[in-house]
Amino acid sequence: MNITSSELAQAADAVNAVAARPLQLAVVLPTYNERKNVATMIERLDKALSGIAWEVIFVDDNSPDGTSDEARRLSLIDPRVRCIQRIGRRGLASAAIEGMCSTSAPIVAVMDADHQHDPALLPGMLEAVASGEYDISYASRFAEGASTEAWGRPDRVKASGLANRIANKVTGVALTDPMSGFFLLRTQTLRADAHRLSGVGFKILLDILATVDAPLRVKEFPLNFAARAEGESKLDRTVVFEFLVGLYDKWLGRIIPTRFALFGTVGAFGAVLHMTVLALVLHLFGAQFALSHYPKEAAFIFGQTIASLIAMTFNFALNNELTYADKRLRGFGPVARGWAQFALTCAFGMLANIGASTALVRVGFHPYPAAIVGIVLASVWNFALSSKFVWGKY
Ligand SMILES: Nc1nc2c(ncn2[C@@H]2O[C@H](COP(=O)(O)OP(=O)(O)O)[C@@H](O)[C@H]2O)c(=O)[nH]1
Ligand SMILES: [Mg+2]
Repeated sequence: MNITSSELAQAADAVNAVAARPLQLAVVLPTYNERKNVATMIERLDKALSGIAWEVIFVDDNSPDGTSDEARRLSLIDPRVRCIQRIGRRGLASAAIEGMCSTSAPIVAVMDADHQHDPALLPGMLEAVASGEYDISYASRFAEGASTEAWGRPDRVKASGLANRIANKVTGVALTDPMSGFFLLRTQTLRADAHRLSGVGFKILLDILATVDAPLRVKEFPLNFAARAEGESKLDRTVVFEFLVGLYDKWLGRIIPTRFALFGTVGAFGAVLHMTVLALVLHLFGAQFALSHYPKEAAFIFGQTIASLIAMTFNFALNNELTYADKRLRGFGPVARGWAQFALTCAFGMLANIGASTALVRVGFHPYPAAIVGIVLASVWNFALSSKFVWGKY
């Protein structure tokens, strides 16, 4: 950790600033692989928040690129910088909640760390809430005077328009951008309801608005939404999809957990694929097997095995994209390892599936309902284990 003399001088200024008066504002920056954005982000905050007593909290999910190390390195020379390094955890919403709960500042803001959100808006947002006039300020990509041109993602802009209209109905607050990830509120407001927030996905502002009972007075700030500075987006699940997941989570998530519902839906598609492949194999090779010296259910076992392998790979891919988008495995190594772990998990499920369904066929069941019984058995097992073993911490 090399600290230059100009950095030391900066540190002295920072220490003086911290000592001068009580903390006014905490800025929470959830990070995953944002190492190159950390230093520049602190610089921009320092510029934007001159005259305000602030701290910044990086909530990093143990990024492989060393984001936490970078934050701690800068924290040594600037006590306003803090870092929470979460091990074995992933997720923007839960990171934001933990960051917000970790500060003593009376007011807390959440922003992206990739420079898409302009910190220059913070003083105005702070003033709106600190004055007591509003409960939440947030930066909208779609308010009058805002722009999203620099974003370069017209697909995501469009999707947001549709999601917003539904969101406004749900929360009863007319916001132009309820999916915004840049907002500021009194820490107490957050803390009072933190235990009721879902912490799933990344629509945390929407979650807060839908959860807090008292109607919140919301002040909108037009945001010039920039392109990401360094690194790549982690959250490219579509906004509409994310939004539907959020709605489900709020309404039914307590009855059937959101992840299980997603896993089950993906599984249902997998089952359709499974049955199609099975039918295809029986159709193509059934006659050949019947003529061979193999036992009469050999074609069925062969079909079930092929169908299970294909459906398993399909389910792994879709669960990685959608169900576990917030913990998505990326890059050849992690994906291959994840696939192998998923395969291992499913192998036991598959044994139960093939065993049970074959037994049913033996006692005279029709092959298709027998296969469905096998699939249901396997999917409960697969969810229970893969949520821990593949996408979680075992
Ligand atoms: N702690 C944490 N931060 C995350 C996670 N996923 C995304 N982020 C951060 O959330 C912010 C927004 O993510 P980004 O990938 O830019 O999403 P996009 O702007 O919607 O493309 C960035 O600061 C990311 O580093 C995560 O799983 N954990
Ligand atoms: Mg971003």
